[in-house]
Amino acid sequence: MVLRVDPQDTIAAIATPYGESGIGIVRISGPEAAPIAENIFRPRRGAPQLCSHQIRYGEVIDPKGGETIDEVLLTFMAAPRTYTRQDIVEISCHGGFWPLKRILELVLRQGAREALPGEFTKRAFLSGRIDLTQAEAVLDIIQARTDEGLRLAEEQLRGGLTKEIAGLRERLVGLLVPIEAFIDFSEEEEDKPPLGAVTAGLRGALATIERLIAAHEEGEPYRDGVRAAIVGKANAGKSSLLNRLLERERAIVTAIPGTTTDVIEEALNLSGVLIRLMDMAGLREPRNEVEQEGVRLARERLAESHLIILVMDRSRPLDEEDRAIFRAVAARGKPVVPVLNKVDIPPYLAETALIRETGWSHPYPISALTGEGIEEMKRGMVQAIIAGRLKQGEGELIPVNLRHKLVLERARDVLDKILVNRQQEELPWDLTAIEIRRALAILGEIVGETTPEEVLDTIFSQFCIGK
Ligand SMILES: Nc1nc2c(ncn2[C@@H]2O[C@H](COP(=O)(O)OP(=O)(O)OP(=O)(O)O)[C@@H](O)[C@H]2O)c(=O)[nH]1
Ligand SMILES: [Mg+2]
Repeated sequence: MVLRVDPQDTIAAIATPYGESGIGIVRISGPEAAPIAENIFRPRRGAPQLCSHQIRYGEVIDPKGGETIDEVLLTFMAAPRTYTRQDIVEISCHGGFWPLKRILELVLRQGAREALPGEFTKRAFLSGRIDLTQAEAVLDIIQARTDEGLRLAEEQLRGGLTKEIAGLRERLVGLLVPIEAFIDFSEEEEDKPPLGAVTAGLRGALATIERLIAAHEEGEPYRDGVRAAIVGKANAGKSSLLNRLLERERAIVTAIPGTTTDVIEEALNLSGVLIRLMDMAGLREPRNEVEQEGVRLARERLAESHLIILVMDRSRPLDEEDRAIFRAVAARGKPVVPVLNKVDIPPYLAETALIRETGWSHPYPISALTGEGIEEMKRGMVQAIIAGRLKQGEGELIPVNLRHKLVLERARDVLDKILVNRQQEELPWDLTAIEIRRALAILGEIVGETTPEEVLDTIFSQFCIGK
């Protein structure tokens, strides 16, 4: 989607979702917004002129013929105190497809152009009202699926990452000052920039960049959901547990070990945290080619997961297969929720023996069959997620999305190279300055100062029309 269009056009779109609803909104932005609105709006009382930041009650009429289209509330907001920093008109009419479509048609016939996806937000960005990370946050808020994801997006809208990047760039500019003064005004040996301070400054900047890159990984579960792998021996009751957690029969359950071969992924919302549950093949020596693929996939998912739900069958003794799984799980170093399944039938596996072997102090006794113990186990999952987060880092999460991370990695590589070259041989000061400037320009892409047009197009084209 190419958005290289005149930002002075007056644009209009339906800003509410299609389908039946109580109200719907047609939004207009641009220099012609007010004249267009005045042409098609007849207030119930008072003068026809619109006053900024006031809501008027009246009707939308077709100026050709005078037909009344709908009863509406009309809001006019004069530039620059608006989302796009242009004049904006919002017409709230009855929801549903027809009133919205007819009002939009009228507005377009008066000379407005239909807005492209994200064009209102792009105007907010182009006018300098928000930076690119904030535009992306608007998109994230629209698409947020969990409370935590929404919180992260709101943090980004407040400019959390922008502040970090501004600090980083200030630091690099601070390093540039003595270097450029030396290049421009002096060739004297004693005026040389302090090498030690420059190196230390570069290291400091690199440490910040590494911290921001790590923040991307940390925020991932909150943006895209916590990947929880249900792991255990064949026949332990993994699929039964998946079904129990989802409260529906999603996966096939049979008494035959090796029933599940594919990975089954389903979303579950636990206390506002989106969990992506993955049921998979039991980890054991595969008996055939299908199972072999299943076990390979299961190991892959285990490696990618944020949380491991380890299902053990309490009605059977521990064996070598269990121990191999314990080792595989422990090797991952991820939060584990151990569960002892099948508590509705006589036990064989003693909890104390299990704790002795694994060190996992509180296995949750459950029955996937009857539902016993499931609520406690769910609370345990949320706790494990929160505890896992607290272990990773103190303080607030900084919202760093994939695009930001890739830009940060490029800036890191440039700074890394400067450090390496300075250590190996004398990197001339003028080249050092050029490279630091390059890193600064790369970092500018995050907030949108130096972002290539195609990247902007990709970002804004992900929006819905009317946003
Ligand atoms: N009594 C009892 N039986 C259970 C419980 N959970 C599962 N089962 C039984 O154990 C057998 C295996 O259950 P599944 O859920 O298919 O086990 P799985 O771990 O997914 O097995 P694979 O897909 O073969 O690896 C079935 O016969 C289930 O009915 C439970 O809590 N109590
Ligand atoms: Mg199964």
